[in-house]
Amino acid sequence: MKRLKLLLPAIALVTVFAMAPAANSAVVVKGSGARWRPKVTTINAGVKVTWKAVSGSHTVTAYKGAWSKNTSIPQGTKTSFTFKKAGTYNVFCSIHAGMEMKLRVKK
Ligand SMILES: [Cu+2]
Repeated sequence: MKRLKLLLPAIALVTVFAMAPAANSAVVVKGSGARWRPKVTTINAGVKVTWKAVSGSHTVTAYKGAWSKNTSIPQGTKTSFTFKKAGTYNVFCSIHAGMEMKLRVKK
């Protein structure tokens, strides 16, 4: 019974995240240190995403062929892209190894 009491809130939490609606309005991804926040975000097609270099300088780089973007953003600057097609888009920073994030774009 104790195990069930622990399990039920966990299932409820997973369900809430799975059903979280995709963002309908502009999203900001913050680059700080060697991390993007949020690391994964879901948006609807047509939503503008802005990457902002909060601390440190970064690049917003697309994996080859996945989509087209490679922009340097010195500290304090930003760049944007509007995703019009559904799909999963991975982004990395060419300066900081492992600094990656993912956008899920829904129709
Ligand atoms: Cu970086």
